[in-house]
Amino acid sequence: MTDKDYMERAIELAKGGIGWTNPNPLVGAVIVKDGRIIGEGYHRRYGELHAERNAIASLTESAQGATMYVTLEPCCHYGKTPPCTEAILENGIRRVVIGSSDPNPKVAGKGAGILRAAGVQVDEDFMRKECDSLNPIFFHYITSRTPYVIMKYAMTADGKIATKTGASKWITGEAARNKVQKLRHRCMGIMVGIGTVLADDPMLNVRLLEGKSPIRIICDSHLRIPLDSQLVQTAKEYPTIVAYATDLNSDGEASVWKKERGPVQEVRLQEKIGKLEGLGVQTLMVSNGSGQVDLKKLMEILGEQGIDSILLEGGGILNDSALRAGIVQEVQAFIAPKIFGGHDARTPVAGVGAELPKDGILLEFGKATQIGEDLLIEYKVRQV
Ligand code: AOF
Ligand code: ZN
Repeated sequence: MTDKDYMERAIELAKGGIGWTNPNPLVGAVIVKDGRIIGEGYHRRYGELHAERNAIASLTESAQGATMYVTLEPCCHYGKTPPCTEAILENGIRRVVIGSSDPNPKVAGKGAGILRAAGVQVDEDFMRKECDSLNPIFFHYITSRTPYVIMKYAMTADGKIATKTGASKWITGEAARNKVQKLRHRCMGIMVGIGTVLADDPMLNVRLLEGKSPIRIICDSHLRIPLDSQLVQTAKEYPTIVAYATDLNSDGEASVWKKERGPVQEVRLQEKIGKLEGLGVQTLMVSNGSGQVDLKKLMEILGEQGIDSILLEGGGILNDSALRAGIVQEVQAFIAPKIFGGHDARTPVAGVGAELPKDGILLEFGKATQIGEDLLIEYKVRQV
Protein backbone atom coordinates (compact mmCIF):
# COMPACT_ATOMS: atom_id res chain seq x y z
CA MET A 1 0.00 0.00 0.00
CA THR A 2 1.30 3.44 -0.96
CA ASP A 3 0.50 6.99 0.15
CA LYS A 4 -1.81 7.16 -2.88
CA ASP A 5 -3.77 4.08 -1.78
CA TYR A 6 -4.33 5.51 1.70
CA MET A 7 -5.43 8.90 0.38
CA GLU A 8 -7.77 7.20 -2.09
CA ARG A 9 -9.31 5.36 0.85
CA ALA A 10 -9.70 8.67 2.72
CA ILE A 11 -11.46 10.16 -0.33
CA GLU A 12 -13.84 7.19 -0.52
CA LEU A 13 -14.62 7.54 3.17
CA ALA A 14 -15.30 11.28 2.79
CA LYS A 15 -18.03 10.54 0.23
CA GLY A 16 -20.04 8.81 2.98
CA GLY A 17 -21.00 12.29 4.21
CA ILE A 18 -22.53 13.47 0.91
CA GLY A 19 -25.70 15.42 1.59
CA TRP A 20 -25.37 15.28 5.38
CA THR A 21 -22.45 17.59 6.23
CA ASN A 22 -23.60 20.83 4.51
CA PRO A 23 -22.65 23.60 4.89
CA ASN A 24 -19.52 21.90 6.19
CA PRO A 25 -17.07 19.99 3.98
CA LEU A 26 -16.76 16.33 3.08
CA VAL A 27 -13.63 15.04 4.83
CA GLY A 28 -12.08 11.59 5.24
CA ALA A 29 -9.08 10.45 7.31
CA VAL A 30 -7.00 7.26 7.55
CA ILE A 31 -4.37 6.47 10.20
CA VAL A 32 -1.54 4.11 9.21
CA LYS A 33 1.20 2.45 11.29
CA ASP A 34 3.78 -0.05 10.10
CA GLY A 35 1.96 -0.41 6.77
CA ARG A 36 -1.41 -1.20 8.39
CA ILE A 37 -4.56 0.91 8.66
CA ILE A 38 -5.20 1.24 12.40
CA GLY A 39 -7.99 3.82 12.25
CA GLU A 40 -10.28 5.54 9.77
CA GLY A 41 -13.21 7.89 9.78
CA TYR A 42 -15.10 10.63 8.01
CA HIS A 43 -17.25 13.61 8.81
CA ARG A 44 -20.70 12.03 8.97
CA ARG A 45 -23.09 14.84 9.72
CA TYR A 46 -23.08 18.58 10.25
CA GLY A 47 -22.21 19.41 13.85
CA GLU A 48 -20.78 15.97 14.63
CA LEU A 49 -17.11 15.00 15.09
CA HIS A 50 -14.66 15.89 12.34
CA ALA A 51 -13.07 13.17 10.20
CA GLU A 52 -9.77 13.27 12.09
CA ARG A 53 -11.46 12.76 15.47
CA ASN A 54 -13.65 9.97 14.12
CA ALA A 55 -10.52 8.24 12.77
CA ILE A 56 -8.84 8.62 16.17
CA ALA A 57 -11.94 7.31 17.95
CA SER A 58 -11.78 4.16 15.82
CA LEU A 59 -8.13 3.37 16.65
CA THR A 60 -7.43 -0.26 17.35
CA GLU A 61 -4.05 0.51 18.91
CA SER A 62 -1.92 3.52 19.92
CA ALA A 63 -1.26 6.01 17.12
CA GLN A 64 2.14 6.89 18.55
CA GLY A 65 4.47 7.42 15.57
CA ALA A 66 1.70 6.85 13.01
CA THR A 67 0.83 8.75 9.81
CA MET A 68 -2.56 10.39 9.18
CA TYR A 69 -3.88 10.85 5.63
CA VAL A 70 -6.57 13.51 5.60
CA THR A 71 -8.38 14.99 2.59
CA LEU A 72 -8.62 18.51 4.13
CA GLU A 73 -6.20 20.49 6.27
CA PRO A 74 -6.99 19.78 9.97
CA CYS A 75 -8.76 22.58 11.80
CA CYS A 76 -7.17 24.51 14.65
CA HIS A 77 -10.17 26.43 15.97
CA TYR A 78 -12.80 25.85 18.62
CA GLY A 79 -16.06 25.50 16.68
CA LYS A 80 -18.73 22.89 17.35
CA THR A 81 -15.83 20.61 18.27
CA PRO A 82 -12.33 21.30 19.69
CA PRO A 83 -9.40 21.66 17.23
CA CYS A 84 -8.37 18.50 15.38
CA THR A 85 -4.73 19.63 15.55
CA GLU A 86 -4.90 19.04 19.33
CA ALA A 87 -6.20 15.49 18.94
CA ILE A 88 -3.46 14.74 16.39
CA LEU A 89 -0.73 16.00 18.72
CA GLU A 90 -2.18 14.33 21.84
CA ASN A 91 -2.13 10.97 20.05
CA GLY A 92 1.50 11.23 19.01
CA ILE A 93 0.88 11.16 15.25
CA ARG A 94 4.24 11.89 13.63
CA ARG A 95 3.33 12.63 10.02
CA VAL A 96 0.23 14.20 8.45
CA VAL A 97 -0.44 13.99 4.71
CA ILE A 98 -2.95 16.66 3.60
CA GLY A 99 -4.93 16.87 0.34
CA SER A 100 -6.78 20.20 0.18
CA SER A 101 -5.88 23.36 2.08
CA ASP A 102 -8.77 24.82 4.07
CA PRO A 103 -9.84 28.26 2.77
CA ASN A 104 -11.87 28.82 5.97
CA PRO A 105 -10.21 32.01 7.35
CA LYS A 106 -10.26 30.39 10.81
CA VAL A 107 -7.95 27.64 9.52
CA ALA A 108 -6.27 28.69 6.21
CA GLY A 109 -2.72 27.42 6.65
CA LYS A 110 -2.76 27.78 10.42
CA GLY A 111 -3.71 24.12 10.93
CA ALA A 112 -0.70 22.87 9.00
CA GLY A 113 1.47 25.52 10.67
CA ILE A 114 0.57 24.43 14.21
CA LEU A 115 1.36 20.78 13.42
CA ARG A 116 4.70 21.69 11.87
CA ALA A 117 5.64 23.94 14.77
CA ALA A 118 5.01 20.97 17.09
CA GLY A 119 7.49 18.86 15.12
CA VAL A 120 5.04 16.85 12.99
CA GLN A 121 6.10 16.15 9.40
CA VAL A 122 3.40 17.76 7.24
CA ASP A 123 3.06 16.99 3.52
CA GLU A 124 0.59 19.33 1.82
CA ASP A 125 -1.16 19.30 -1.59
CA PHE A 126 -0.98 15.51 -1.86
CA MET A 127 -3.53 14.40 -4.52
CA ARG A 128 -4.84 17.91 -4.21
CA LYS A 129 -6.96 17.84 -7.36
CA GLU A 130 -8.80 14.68 -6.32
CA CYS A 131 -9.33 15.99 -2.79
CA ASP A 132 -10.46 19.43 -4.03
CA SER A 133 -13.08 17.78 -6.23
CA LEU A 134 -14.87 16.56 -3.06
CA ASN A 135 -15.70 20.09 -1.98
CA PRO A 136 -16.55 22.61 -4.73
CA ILE A 137 -19.60 23.59 -2.69
CA PHE A 138 -17.69 24.21 0.56
CA PHE A 139 -14.87 26.12 -1.12
CA HIS A 140 -17.33 28.41 -2.89
CA TYR A 141 -19.59 28.97 0.12
CA ILE A 142 -16.89 29.56 2.75
CA THR A 143 -15.29 32.27 0.60
CA SER A 144 -18.38 33.94 -0.96
CA ARG A 145 -21.13 33.22 1.61
CA THR A 146 -23.50 32.62 -1.32
CA PRO A 147 -24.77 29.20 -2.46
CA TYR A 148 -22.97 27.13 -5.10
CA VAL A 149 -25.54 26.82 -7.89
CA ILE A 150 -25.72 23.77 -10.16
CA MET A 151 -27.92 24.18 -13.22
CA LYS A 152 -29.29 20.79 -14.19
CA TYR A 153 -31.36 19.85 -17.20
CA ALA A 154 -32.25 16.79 -19.25
CA MET A 155 -32.56 17.15 -23.01
CA THR A 156 -32.64 15.14 -26.21
CA ALA A 157 -29.68 14.91 -28.58
CA ASP A 158 -31.25 17.79 -30.51
CA GLY A 159 -31.45 19.96 -27.40
CA LYS A 160 -35.16 19.74 -26.52
CA ILE A 161 -36.50 19.49 -22.96
CA ALA A 162 -40.06 18.65 -24.10
CA THR A 163 -41.89 17.71 -27.28
CA LYS A 164 -43.77 20.32 -29.32
CA THR A 165 -46.89 19.54 -27.23
CA GLY A 166 -45.00 20.26 -24.01
CA ALA A 167 -44.78 16.60 -22.87
CA SER A 168 -41.56 15.90 -20.98
CA LYS A 169 -42.07 12.65 -19.06
CA TRP A 170 -39.57 11.22 -19.52
CA ILE A 171 -36.58 12.44 -21.47
CA THR A 172 -33.89 10.38 -19.76
CA GLY A 173 -33.91 6.83 -18.42
CA GLU A 174 -34.28 5.57 -14.87
CA ALA A 175 -30.56 5.52 -14.03
CA ALA A 176 -30.15 9.18 -14.96
CA ARG A 177 -33.27 10.13 -13.02
CA ASN A 178 -31.91 8.27 -10.01
CA LYS A 179 -28.70 10.29 -10.34
CA VAL A 180 -30.79 13.49 -10.21
CA GLN A 181 -32.36 12.28 -6.96
CA LYS A 182 -28.84 11.93 -5.52
CA LEU A 183 -28.01 15.43 -6.72
CA ARG A 184 -31.11 16.76 -4.92
CA HIS A 185 -29.96 14.98 -1.77
CA ARG A 186 -26.51 16.53 -2.11
CA CYS A 187 -27.77 20.13 -2.39
CA MET A 188 -29.33 22.08 0.47
CA GLY A 189 -31.73 23.92 -1.84
CA ILE A 190 -33.60 23.33 -5.08
CA MET A 191 -34.86 26.24 -7.19
CA VAL A 192 -37.38 26.55 -10.03
CA GLY A 193 -39.31 29.33 -11.73
CA ILE A 194 -43.07 29.81 -11.38
CA GLY A 195 -43.60 28.59 -14.97
CA THR A 196 -42.42 25.13 -13.97
CA VAL A 197 -44.73 25.11 -10.95
CA LEU A 198 -47.76 26.12 -13.04
CA ALA A 199 -46.94 23.59 -15.79
CA ASP A 200 -45.90 20.55 -13.73
CA ASP A 201 -47.11 21.07 -10.13
CA PRO A 202 -43.90 19.39 -8.93
CA MET A 203 -42.94 18.19 -5.43
CA LEU A 204 -39.17 18.78 -5.83
CA ASN A 205 -38.37 16.31 -3.06
CA VAL A 206 -36.11 13.30 -2.71
CA ARG A 207 -37.65 9.89 -2.98
CA LEU A 208 -34.55 7.88 -2.13
CA LEU A 209 -34.70 5.47 0.77
CA GLU A 210 -31.92 7.24 2.60
CA GLY A 211 -32.03 10.79 1.39
CA LYS A 212 -32.67 14.30 2.53
CA SER A 213 -35.03 16.62 0.68
CA PRO A 214 -33.73 20.08 -0.20
CA ILE A 215 -35.31 23.39 0.78
CA ARG A 216 -37.58 24.34 -2.11
CA ILE A 217 -37.14 27.83 -3.55
CA ILE A 218 -39.54 29.26 -6.13
CA CYS A 219 -38.85 32.44 -8.10
CA ASP A 220 -42.27 33.93 -8.56
CA SER A 221 -42.08 37.68 -9.31
CA HIS A 222 -45.83 38.30 -9.21
CA LEU A 223 -46.69 35.71 -6.58
CA ARG A 224 -48.78 33.58 -8.90
CA ILE A 225 -48.16 30.31 -7.06
CA PRO A 226 -51.51 28.51 -6.53
CA LEU A 227 -52.45 27.90 -2.91
CA ASP A 228 -53.54 24.39 -3.86
CA SER A 229 -50.21 23.51 -5.54
CA GLN A 230 -48.34 20.54 -4.11
CA LEU A 231 -45.47 22.82 -3.06
CA VAL A 232 -47.71 25.06 -0.94
CA GLN A 233 -49.79 22.20 0.40
CA THR A 234 -46.71 20.34 1.67
CA ALA A 235 -44.75 23.40 2.90
CA LYS A 236 -45.13 22.41 6.56
CA GLU A 237 -43.43 19.12 5.81
CA TYR A 238 -40.75 20.37 3.37
CA PRO A 239 -39.35 23.89 3.92
CA THR A 240 -40.46 26.14 1.04
CA ILE A 241 -39.40 29.67 0.14
CA VAL A 242 -41.20 31.83 -2.42
CA ALA A 243 -39.23 34.84 -3.68
CA TYR A 244 -41.34 37.59 -5.21
CA ALA A 245 -40.68 41.08 -6.47
CA THR A 246 -43.72 43.21 -5.87
CA ASP A 247 -42.76 45.82 -3.35
CA LEU A 248 -45.69 46.47 -1.02
CA ASN A 249 -44.07 48.80 1.43
CA SER A 250 -42.45 51.46 -0.66
CA ASP A 251 -44.38 53.78 -2.93
CA GLY A 252 -43.54 55.69 -6.08
CA GLU A 253 -41.02 54.32 -8.56
CA ALA A 254 -40.17 51.08 -6.79
CA SER A 255 -43.77 50.00 -6.37
CA VAL A 256 -44.21 48.55 -9.83
CA TRP A 257 -47.01 46.29 -8.69
CA LYS A 258 -49.03 49.11 -7.20
CA LYS A 259 -48.61 51.24 -10.31
CA GLU A 260 -49.54 48.48 -12.72
CA ARG A 261 -52.33 46.76 -10.85
CA GLY A 262 -53.86 49.26 -8.46
CA PRO A 263 -54.86 49.17 -4.78
CA VAL A 264 -57.39 46.31 -5.00
CA GLN A 265 -54.76 43.93 -6.35
CA GLU A 266 -52.39 45.13 -3.70
CA VAL A 267 -54.78 44.09 -0.92
CA ARG A 268 -55.18 40.73 -2.63
CA LEU A 269 -51.42 40.35 -2.70
CA GLN A 270 -51.16 41.09 1.00
CA GLU A 271 -53.88 38.50 1.67
CA LYS A 272 -52.05 35.96 -0.44
CA ILE A 273 -48.80 36.50 1.46
CA GLY A 274 -50.74 35.94 4.68
CA LYS A 275 -52.28 32.73 3.38
CA LEU A 276 -48.95 31.41 2.08
CA GLU A 277 -47.25 32.13 5.39
CA GLY A 278 -50.16 30.46 7.20
CA LEU A 279 -49.56 27.32 5.15
CA GLY A 280 -45.89 27.33 6.17
CA VAL A 281 -44.30 29.06 3.16
CA GLN A 282 -41.55 31.59 3.81
CA THR A 283 -42.08 34.59 1.50
CA LEU A 284 -39.19 36.85 0.54
CA MET A 285 -39.54 40.17 -1.24
CA VAL A 286 -36.38 40.54 -3.34
CA SER A 287 -37.03 43.08 -6.05
CA ASN A 288 -34.58 44.38 -8.62
CA GLY A 289 -36.64 47.58 -8.82
CA SER A 290 -38.37 46.65 -12.06
CA GLY A 291 -40.73 43.93 -10.98
CA GLN A 292 -38.35 40.98 -11.14
CA VAL A 293 -36.59 38.94 -8.48
CA ASP A 294 -33.01 40.13 -7.96
CA LEU A 295 -31.21 36.79 -8.16
CA LYS A 296 -27.88 38.05 -6.83
CA LYS A 297 -29.57 39.54 -3.79
CA LEU A 298 -31.62 36.36 -3.34
CA MET A 299 -28.41 34.31 -3.28
CA GLU A 300 -27.00 36.59 -0.56
CA ILE A 301 -30.13 36.17 1.57
CA LEU A 302 -30.17 32.37 1.11
CA GLY A 303 -26.45 32.28 1.94
CA GLU A 304 -27.15 34.15 5.17
CA GLN A 305 -29.77 31.50 5.97
CA GLY A 306 -27.00 28.89 5.77
CA ILE A 307 -27.91 27.45 2.35
CA ASP A 308 -24.58 26.48 0.73
CA SER A 309 -25.83 24.88 -2.49
CA ILE A 310 -28.77 25.04 -4.87
CA LEU A 311 -29.84 22.74 -7.66
CA LEU A 312 -31.43 24.92 -10.34
CA GLU A 313 -33.98 22.85 -12.27
CA GLY A 314 -35.36 25.44 -14.71
CA GLY A 315 -37.34 26.52 -16.52
CA GLY A 316 -35.72 28.16 -19.49
CA ILE A 317 -36.46 31.74 -18.49
CA LEU A 318 -35.06 31.38 -14.98
CA ASN A 319 -32.03 29.48 -16.32
CA ASP A 320 -31.27 32.35 -18.69
CA SER A 321 -31.68 35.00 -15.96
CA ALA A 322 -29.53 32.98 -13.55
CA LEU A 323 -26.71 32.56 -16.07
CA ARG A 324 -26.82 36.24 -16.97
CA ALA A 325 -26.85 37.28 -13.30
CA GLY A 326 -23.65 35.25 -12.85
CA ILE A 327 -25.02 33.11 -10.00
CA VAL A 328 -24.45 29.69 -11.66
CA GLN A 329 -21.19 27.84 -10.95
CA GLU A 330 -21.79 24.49 -12.63
CA VAL A 331 -23.92 22.97 -15.38
CA GLN A 332 -24.98 19.32 -15.45
CA ALA A 333 -26.51 18.43 -18.80
CA PHE A 334 -28.13 15.02 -19.19
CA ILE A 335 -28.44 14.04 -22.84
CA ALA A 336 -30.83 11.31 -23.97
CA PRO A 337 -30.20 9.33 -27.16
CA LYS A 338 -33.33 10.52 -28.97
CA ILE A 339 -34.47 13.41 -31.13
CA PHE A 340 -37.80 15.28 -30.78
CA GLY A 341 -37.48 17.99 -33.41
CA GLY A 342 -40.21 20.59 -33.74
CA HIS A 343 -39.90 24.32 -33.98
CA ASP A 344 -41.91 24.89 -30.82
CA ALA A 345 -40.29 22.25 -28.64
CA ARG A 346 -38.63 23.99 -25.68
CA THR A 347 -34.89 24.11 -24.96
CA PRO A 348 -33.09 24.30 -21.57
CA VAL A 349 -32.17 27.98 -21.70
CA ALA A 350 -34.61 30.47 -23.19
CA GLY A 351 -35.29 34.05 -22.07
CA VAL A 352 -33.39 36.86 -23.75
CA GLY A 353 -30.38 34.89 -24.99
CA ALA A 354 -27.12 36.05 -26.54
CA GLU A 355 -26.90 38.59 -29.33
CA LEU A 356 -23.75 37.19 -30.99
CA PRO A 357 -21.70 34.00 -30.53
CA LYS A 358 -19.07 35.99 -28.69
CA ASP A 359 -21.73 36.98 -26.11
CA GLY A 360 -22.45 33.37 -25.07
CA ILE A 361 -21.94 32.16 -21.50
CA LEU A 362 -18.62 30.32 -21.52
CA LEU A 363 -18.25 26.90 -19.95
CA GLU A 364 -15.29 24.73 -19.13
CA PHE A 365 -15.65 21.02 -19.75
CA GLY A 366 -15.34 18.91 -16.59
CA LYS A 367 -16.28 15.34 -17.39
CA ALA A 368 -18.61 13.13 -19.40
CA THR A 369 -20.13 9.98 -17.95
CA GLN A 370 -22.44 7.43 -19.48
CA ILE A 371 -25.40 6.72 -17.19
CA GLY A 372 -27.54 3.91 -18.50
CA GLU A 373 -28.35 4.94 -22.07
CA ASP A 374 -27.88 8.63 -21.32
CA LEU A 375 -24.87 10.88 -21.12
CA LEU A 376 -24.07 13.33 -18.32
CA ILE A 377 -21.81 16.23 -19.23
CA GLU A 378 -20.53 18.37 -16.37
CA TYR A 379 -19.20 21.88 -16.96
CA LYS A 380 -17.95 24.70 -14.77
CA VAL A 381 -19.26 28.14 -15.69
CA ARG A 382 -16.44 30.58 -16.44
CA GLN A 383 -17.00 33.61 -14.26
CA VAL A 384 -16.27 36.82 -16.12
C1 AOF B 1 -16.02 19.63 9.34
N1 AOF B 1 -15.64 18.31 9.28
O1 AOF B 1 -14.10 16.72 9.17
C2 AOF B 1 -13.36 18.94 9.15
C3 AOF B 1 -13.75 20.31 9.18
O2 AOF B 1 -18.44 24.05 12.83
P1 AOF B 1 -17.31 23.13 13.16
O3 AOF B 1 -16.75 23.34 14.51
O4 AOF B 1 -17.67 21.70 12.93
O5 AOF B 1 -16.09 23.49 12.20
C4 AOF B 1 -16.28 23.49 10.84
C5 AOF B 1 -14.98 23.87 10.13
O6 AOF B 1 -13.92 22.98 10.46
C6 AOF B 1 -15.10 23.79 8.63
O7 AOF B 1 -15.56 25.00 8.09
C7 AOF B 1 -13.68 23.48 8.17
O8 AOF B 1 -12.97 24.70 8.01
C8 AOF B 1 -13.06 22.75 9.36
N2 AOF B 1 -12.83 21.29 9.09
N3 AOF B 1 -15.09 20.60 9.27
O9 AOF B 1 -17.21 19.92 9.43
C9 AOF B 1 -14.37 17.93 9.20
N4 AOF B 1 -12.09 18.56 9.08
ZN1 ZN C 1 -11.41 19.59 12.75
